[in-house]
Amino acid sequence: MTGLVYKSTGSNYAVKTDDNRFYDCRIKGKFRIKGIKSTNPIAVGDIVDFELDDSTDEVIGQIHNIHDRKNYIVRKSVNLSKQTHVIASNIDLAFLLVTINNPVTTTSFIDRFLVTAEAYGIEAVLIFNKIDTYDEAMLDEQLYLQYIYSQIGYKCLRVSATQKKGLEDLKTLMKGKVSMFTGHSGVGKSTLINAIEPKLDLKTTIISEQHQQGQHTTTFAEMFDLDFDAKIIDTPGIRGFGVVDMEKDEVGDYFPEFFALKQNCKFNNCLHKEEPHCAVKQALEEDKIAWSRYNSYLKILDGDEDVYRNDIYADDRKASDETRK
Ligand SMILES: Nc1nc2c(ncn2[C@@H]2O[C@H](COP(=O)(O)OP(=O)(O)OP(=O)(O)O)[C@@H](O)[C@H]2O)c(=O)[nH]1
Ligand SMILES: [Mg+2]
Ligand SMILES: [Zn+2]
Repeated sequence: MTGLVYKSTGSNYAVKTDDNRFYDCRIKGKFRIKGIKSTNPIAVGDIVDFELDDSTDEVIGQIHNIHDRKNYIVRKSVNLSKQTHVIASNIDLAFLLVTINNPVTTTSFIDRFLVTAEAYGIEAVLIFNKIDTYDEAMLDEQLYLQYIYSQIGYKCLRVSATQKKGLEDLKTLMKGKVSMFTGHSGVGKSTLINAIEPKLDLKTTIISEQHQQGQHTTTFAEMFDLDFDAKIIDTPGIRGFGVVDMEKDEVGDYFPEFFALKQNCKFNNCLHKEEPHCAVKQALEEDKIAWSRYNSYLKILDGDEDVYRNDIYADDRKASDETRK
Protein backbone atom coordinates (compact mmCIF):
# COMPACT_ATOMS: atom_id res chain seq x y z
CA MET A 1 0.00 0.00 0.00
CA THR A 2 1.03 3.57 -0.54
CA GLY A 3 0.21 6.54 1.63
CA LEU A 4 1.13 10.02 2.77
CA VAL A 5 2.77 10.60 6.16
CA TYR A 6 0.53 12.92 8.21
CA LYS A 7 2.29 12.66 11.53
CA SER A 8 5.55 11.35 12.87
CA THR A 9 6.19 10.85 16.56
CA GLY A 10 9.69 9.49 16.60
CA SER A 11 9.21 5.85 15.66
CA ASN A 12 5.48 5.90 14.81
CA TYR A 13 4.00 7.31 11.66
CA ALA A 14 0.37 8.06 10.84
CA VAL A 15 0.00 7.30 7.14
CA LYS A 16 -3.10 8.08 5.13
CA THR A 17 -3.98 6.11 2.01
CA ASP A 18 -5.95 7.34 -0.99
CA ASP A 19 -9.16 5.88 0.41
CA ASN A 20 -8.82 8.24 3.40
CA ARG A 21 -7.84 5.61 5.93
CA PHE A 22 -5.14 6.16 8.50
CA TYR A 23 -2.63 3.46 9.33
CA ASP A 24 -0.25 3.33 12.23
CA CYS A 25 3.15 2.50 10.74
CA ARG A 26 6.71 1.79 11.79
CA ILE A 27 9.86 1.60 9.78
CA LYS A 28 10.83 -1.87 8.72
CA GLY A 29 14.36 -2.67 9.77
CA LYS A 30 16.77 0.15 9.19
CA PHE A 31 16.85 2.10 6.04
CA ARG A 32 18.65 5.29 5.37
CA ILE A 33 17.98 7.74 2.63
CA LYS A 34 20.92 8.33 0.36
CA GLY A 35 22.79 11.52 1.11
CA ILE A 36 20.72 12.63 4.10
CA LYS A 37 21.98 12.23 7.60
CA SER A 38 19.02 13.38 9.64
CA THR A 39 17.54 12.46 12.98
CA ASN A 40 14.33 11.48 11.22
CA PRO A 41 14.57 9.27 8.13
CA ILE A 42 10.90 9.86 7.30
CA ALA A 43 9.14 13.20 7.66
CA VAL A 44 5.61 14.53 7.42
CA GLY A 45 4.82 14.93 3.74
CA ASP A 46 6.69 11.82 2.63
CA ILE A 47 4.98 9.30 0.40
CA VAL A 48 5.76 5.79 1.61
CA ASP A 49 5.05 2.19 0.70
CA PHE A 50 4.07 -0.12 3.52
CA GLU A 51 2.79 -3.61 4.21
CA LEU A 52 0.36 -4.61 6.89
CA ASP A 53 1.84 -6.94 9.42
CA ASP A 54 -0.95 -9.36 10.31
CA SER A 55 1.16 -11.51 12.58
CA THR A 56 -0.22 -9.61 15.57
CA ASP A 57 -3.69 -8.44 16.54
CA GLU A 58 -2.75 -4.83 16.15
CA VAL A 59 -2.82 -3.49 12.62
CA ILE A 60 0.56 -1.98 12.14
CA GLY A 61 2.06 -1.07 8.81
CA GLN A 62 5.70 -1.71 8.07
CA ILE A 63 7.19 1.02 5.93
CA HIS A 64 9.68 -0.45 3.48
CA ASN A 65 10.10 2.29 0.90
CA ILE A 66 10.01 6.05 0.62
CA HIS A 67 9.23 7.72 -2.70
CA ASP A 68 11.60 10.34 -4.09
CA ARG A 69 10.94 13.71 -2.53
CA LYS A 70 9.96 16.68 -4.66
CA ASN A 71 11.70 18.75 -1.99
CA TYR A 72 12.25 18.93 1.73
CA ILE A 73 13.38 21.52 4.23
CA VAL A 74 16.06 20.83 6.81
CA ARG A 75 17.37 22.68 9.79
CA LYS A 76 20.44 22.01 11.84
CA SER A 77 19.92 21.93 15.57
CA VAL A 78 21.69 24.78 17.31
CA ASN A 79 22.70 22.67 20.29
CA LEU A 80 25.94 20.73 20.48
CA SER A 81 24.68 17.69 18.61
CA LYS A 82 24.49 19.64 15.32
CA GLN A 83 22.13 17.04 13.98
CA THR A 84 19.97 17.85 11.02
CA HIS A 85 16.24 17.43 11.11
CA VAL A 86 13.89 17.26 8.14
CA ILE A 87 11.01 19.55 9.11
CA ALA A 88 8.73 18.46 6.26
CA SER A 89 8.86 17.22 2.69
CA ASN A 90 6.95 17.66 -0.56
CA ILE A 91 5.68 21.11 0.35
CA ASP A 92 4.54 23.90 -1.96
CA LEU A 93 4.83 26.81 0.46
CA ALA A 94 6.77 27.42 3.66
CA PHE A 95 5.26 30.11 5.86
CA LEU A 96 7.34 31.66 8.61
CA LEU A 97 5.28 33.23 11.39
CA VAL A 98 6.98 36.32 12.70
CA THR A 99 6.05 38.28 15.81
CA ILE A 100 7.61 41.59 16.77
CA ASN A 101 7.24 40.68 20.42
CA ASN A 102 5.77 37.95 22.61
CA PRO A 103 7.98 36.33 21.47
CA VAL A 104 10.57 38.40 19.61
CA THR A 105 11.55 37.11 16.18
CA THR A 106 14.95 38.45 15.10
CA THR A 107 15.90 39.38 11.57
CA SER A 108 18.77 36.92 11.88
CA PHE A 109 16.27 34.13 12.50
CA ILE A 110 14.07 35.25 9.60
CA ASP A 111 17.05 35.39 7.25
CA ARG A 112 18.32 31.95 8.23
CA PHE A 113 14.95 30.51 7.47
CA LEU A 114 14.77 32.33 4.12
CA VAL A 115 18.28 31.23 3.13
CA THR A 116 17.35 27.63 3.88
CA ALA A 117 14.14 27.87 1.87
CA GLU A 118 16.11 29.37 -1.06
CA ALA A 119 18.74 26.64 -0.80
CA TYR A 120 16.06 23.96 -0.94
CA GLY A 121 14.10 25.70 -3.68
CA ILE A 122 10.95 26.19 -1.62
CA GLU A 123 8.81 29.31 -1.87
CA ALA A 124 8.81 31.12 1.47
CA VAL A 125 6.19 33.58 2.72
CA LEU A 126 6.34 35.71 5.87
CA ILE A 127 3.27 36.01 8.09
CA PHE A 128 3.43 38.82 10.61
CA ASN A 129 1.08 37.68 13.35
CA LYS A 130 -0.38 39.30 16.48
CA ILE A 131 -0.78 42.68 14.79
CA ASP A 132 -3.61 43.35 17.26
CA THR A 133 -1.08 43.63 20.10
CA TYR A 134 1.48 46.08 18.76
CA ASP A 135 2.00 49.62 19.94
CA GLU A 136 3.02 52.29 17.49
CA ALA A 137 6.74 51.59 17.65
CA MET A 138 6.16 47.89 17.10
CA LEU A 139 3.83 48.58 14.19
CA ASP A 140 6.58 50.74 12.70
CA GLU A 141 9.01 47.90 13.12
CA GLN A 142 6.59 45.44 11.57
CA LEU A 143 5.90 47.66 8.57
CA TYR A 144 9.59 48.30 8.12
CA LEU A 145 10.34 44.57 8.06
CA GLN A 146 7.48 44.05 5.65
CA TYR A 147 8.95 46.76 3.44
CA ILE A 148 12.43 45.17 3.45
CA TYR A 149 11.19 41.70 2.63
CA SER A 150 8.62 42.65 0.03
CA GLN A 151 11.27 44.75 -1.75
CA ILE A 152 13.34 41.59 -2.06
CA GLY A 153 10.35 39.77 -3.50
CA TYR A 154 9.00 37.78 -0.57
CA LYS A 155 5.26 37.76 -0.08
CA CYS A 156 4.30 39.19 3.31
CA LEU A 157 0.99 38.93 5.13
CA ARG A 158 -0.22 40.71 8.26
CA VAL A 159 -2.64 38.76 10.37
CA SER A 160 -4.19 38.48 13.77
CA ALA A 161 -5.00 34.85 14.44
CA THR A 162 -7.09 35.63 17.52
CA GLN A 163 -9.07 38.42 15.82
CA LYS A 164 -9.24 36.48 12.55
CA LYS A 165 -7.83 39.35 10.53
CA GLY A 166 -6.03 38.84 7.23
CA LEU A 167 -7.15 35.25 6.85
CA GLU A 168 -8.67 35.57 3.39
CA ASP A 169 -5.39 36.49 1.69
CA LEU A 170 -3.70 33.65 3.49
CA LYS A 171 -6.35 31.14 2.42
CA THR A 172 -6.07 32.33 -1.16
CA LEU A 173 -2.34 31.59 -1.12
CA MET A 174 -2.88 28.20 0.50
CA LYS A 175 -5.63 26.95 -1.78
CA GLY A 176 -4.76 23.75 -3.63
CA LYS A 177 -1.37 23.54 -1.95
CA VAL A 178 0.56 21.82 0.81
CA SER A 179 1.78 24.49 3.22
CA MET A 180 3.90 24.41 6.32
CA PHE A 181 3.86 26.83 9.26
CA THR A 182 7.05 27.34 11.20
CA GLY A 183 8.47 29.88 13.64
CA HIS A 184 9.37 30.25 17.30
CA SER A 185 7.23 28.66 19.95
CA GLY A 186 4.34 30.96 20.87
CA VAL A 187 4.12 32.93 17.60
CA GLY A 188 0.66 31.45 17.03
CA LYS A 189 1.09 28.68 14.45
CA SER A 190 -1.55 26.42 15.96
CA THR A 191 -3.83 29.37 16.80
CA LEU A 192 -3.70 30.49 13.17
CA ILE A 193 -4.57 27.00 11.93
CA ASN A 194 -7.51 26.95 14.35
CA ALA A 195 -8.61 30.34 13.06
CA ILE A 196 -8.66 29.00 9.50
CA GLU A 197 -10.30 25.71 10.43
CA PRO A 198 -11.93 25.94 13.90
CA LYS A 199 -13.00 22.33 13.98
CA LEU A 200 -9.38 21.22 14.31
CA ASP A 201 -9.21 22.70 17.80
CA LEU A 202 -5.43 22.33 18.12
CA LYS A 203 -3.86 22.82 21.50
CA THR A 204 -2.41 26.28 22.15
CA THR A 205 -0.85 27.83 25.25
CA ILE A 206 -0.28 31.38 26.39
CA ILE A 207 3.35 32.40 26.32
CA SER A 208 5.26 32.55 29.57
CA GLU A 209 4.97 35.97 31.24
CA GLN A 210 8.38 35.68 32.72
CA HIS A 211 10.40 34.71 29.66
CA GLN A 212 8.17 36.16 26.94
CA GLN A 213 8.58 32.87 25.16
CA GLY A 214 6.30 30.08 24.03
CA GLN A 215 5.89 26.87 25.98
CA HIS A 216 6.53 24.36 23.19
CA THR A 217 2.95 23.22 23.04
CA THR A 218 3.05 21.47 19.67
CA THR A 219 5.57 18.65 20.00
CA PHE A 220 5.35 16.85 16.65
CA ALA A 221 4.82 18.01 13.10
CA GLU A 222 1.39 17.09 11.81
CA MET A 223 -0.47 17.59 8.56
CA PHE A 224 -4.17 18.45 8.37
CA ASP A 225 -6.65 18.51 5.50
CA LEU A 226 -8.51 21.80 5.36
CA ASP A 227 -12.01 22.31 4.02
CA PHE A 228 -10.96 24.61 1.19
CA ASP A 229 -8.76 22.11 -0.69
CA ALA A 230 -5.53 22.78 1.14
CA LYS A 231 -3.16 20.90 3.38
CA ILE A 232 -1.32 22.46 6.28
CA ILE A 233 1.56 21.15 8.35
CA ASP A 234 1.76 22.47 11.90
CA THR A 235 5.24 22.15 13.37
CA PRO A 236 6.78 22.48 16.84
CA GLY A 237 8.30 25.86 17.65
CA ILE A 238 12.01 26.17 17.01
CA ARG A 239 14.56 28.11 18.99
CA GLY A 240 17.34 28.75 16.56
CA PHE A 241 17.36 28.02 12.89
CA GLY A 242 20.70 26.42 12.07
CA VAL A 243 21.51 26.74 8.39
CA VAL A 244 22.81 23.47 6.97
CA ASP A 245 26.41 23.45 5.81
CA MET A 246 27.00 25.31 2.60
CA GLU A 247 30.04 26.61 0.74
CA LYS A 248 31.01 30.17 1.64
CA ASP A 249 30.64 31.41 -1.92
CA GLU A 250 27.18 29.85 -2.10
CA VAL A 251 25.62 31.77 0.81
CA GLY A 252 25.24 35.06 -1.09
CA ASP A 253 23.33 33.28 -3.84
CA TYR A 254 20.54 32.59 -1.36
CA PHE A 255 20.09 36.30 -0.64
CA PRO A 256 18.15 37.17 -3.82
CA GLU A 257 19.00 40.88 -3.67
CA PHE A 258 22.73 40.07 -3.39
CA PHE A 259 22.53 37.49 -6.13
CA ALA A 260 20.95 40.03 -8.47
CA LEU A 261 23.98 42.32 -8.05
CA LYS A 262 26.72 39.72 -8.04
CA GLN A 263 27.51 40.04 -11.73
CA ASN A 264 28.51 43.66 -11.11
CA CYS A 265 31.12 42.74 -8.50
CA LYS A 266 34.66 42.97 -9.83
CA PHE A 267 35.53 39.42 -8.76
CA ASN A 268 33.19 36.67 -9.73
CA ASN A 269 33.94 34.81 -6.50
CA CYS A 270 33.34 37.98 -4.46
CA LEU A 271 32.19 37.25 -0.91
CA HIS A 272 31.02 40.88 -0.53
CA LYS A 273 33.33 41.45 2.42
CA GLU A 274 36.62 43.29 1.87
CA GLU A 275 36.87 42.91 -1.89
CA PRO A 276 37.25 46.12 -3.95
CA HIS A 277 34.48 47.18 -6.34
CA CYS A 278 31.82 45.06 -4.71
CA ALA A 279 28.34 45.86 -6.00
CA VAL A 280 26.70 44.48 -2.85
CA LYS A 281 28.78 46.70 -0.53
CA GLN A 282 28.04 49.65 -2.75
CA ALA A 283 24.30 48.97 -2.66
CA LEU A 284 24.57 48.70 1.11
CA GLU A 285 26.23 52.11 1.33
CA GLU A 286 23.47 53.52 -0.86
CA ASP A 287 20.80 51.99 1.43
CA LYS A 288 19.55 49.76 -1.35
CA ILE A 289 20.26 46.70 0.77
CA ALA A 290 19.23 46.47 4.42
CA TRP A 291 22.01 46.32 6.99
CA SER A 292 20.10 43.69 8.90
CA ARG A 293 20.26 41.44 5.83
CA TYR A 294 23.96 42.07 5.40
CA ASN A 295 24.61 41.34 9.08
CA SER A 296 22.67 38.08 8.81
CA TYR A 297 24.74 37.21 5.77
CA LEU A 298 28.03 37.82 7.61
CA LYS A 299 26.86 35.71 10.55
CA ILE A 300 25.98 32.78 8.33
CA LEU A 301 29.25 33.17 6.43
CA ASP A 302 31.22 33.12 9.66
CA GLY A 303 29.27 30.13 10.95
CA ASP A 304 27.96 32.10 13.93
CA GLU A 305 25.28 30.45 15.99
CA ASP A 306 21.77 31.78 15.84
CA VAL A 307 21.18 32.33 19.53
CA TYR A 308 17.63 32.94 20.65
CA ARG A 309 18.24 35.89 22.94
CA ASN A 310 16.89 39.38 23.08
CA ASP A 311 20.28 41.05 22.93
CA ILE A 312 20.77 39.81 19.39
CA TYR A 313 17.49 41.42 18.51
CA ALA A 314 18.80 44.66 20.02
CA ASP A 315 21.75 44.47 17.62
CA ASP A 316 19.50 43.82 14.69
CA ARG A 317 17.24 46.67 15.62
CA LYS A 318 20.18 49.01 15.89
CA ALA A 319 21.27 47.96 12.44
CA SER A 320 17.84 48.54 10.97
CA ASP A 321 17.58 51.89 12.72
CA GLU A 322 20.79 52.88 11.00
CA THR A 323 19.42 51.83 7.64
CA ARG A 324 16.39 53.96 8.20
CA LYS A 325 18.37 57.12 8.80
N1 LIG B 1 -3.22 38.71 20.86
C1 LIG B 1 -2.93 37.69 20.05
N2 LIG B 1 -2.53 36.52 20.59
C2 LIG B 1 -2.26 35.50 19.76
C3 LIG B 1 -2.36 35.63 18.35
N3 LIG B 1 -2.00 34.46 17.80
C4 LIG B 1 -1.71 33.63 18.82
N4 LIG B 1 -1.85 34.25 19.99
C5 LIG B 1 -1.62 33.67 21.33
O1 LIG B 1 -0.28 33.24 21.43
C6 LIG B 1 -0.21 32.10 22.29
C7 LIG B 1 0.60 31.02 21.62
O2 LIG B 1 -0.09 30.52 20.50
P1 LIG B 1 0.14 29.05 19.91
O3 LIG B 1 -0.77 28.91 18.77
O4 LIG B 1 0.10 28.02 20.99
O5 LIG B 1 1.65 29.17 19.38
P2 LIG B 1 2.51 28.11 18.53
O6 LIG B 1 3.28 28.89 17.55
O7 LIG B 1 1.63 27.05 18.02
O8 LIG B 1 3.51 27.55 19.66
P3 LIG B 1 4.23 26.09 19.78
O9 LIG B 1 3.21 25.03 19.51
O10 LIG B 1 4.74 26.08 21.17
O11 LIG B 1 5.34 26.10 18.78
C8 LIG B 1 -1.65 31.70 22.59
O12 LIG B 1 -1.99 32.20 23.85
C9 LIG B 1 -2.45 32.41 21.53
O13 LIG B 1 -3.77 32.74 21.94
C10 LIG B 1 -2.80 36.89 17.82
O14 LIG B 1 -2.92 37.11 16.60
N5 LIG B 1 -3.05 37.88 18.72
MG1 LIG C 1 1.63 25.00 18.27
ZN1 LIG D 1 30.63 41.63 -4.00
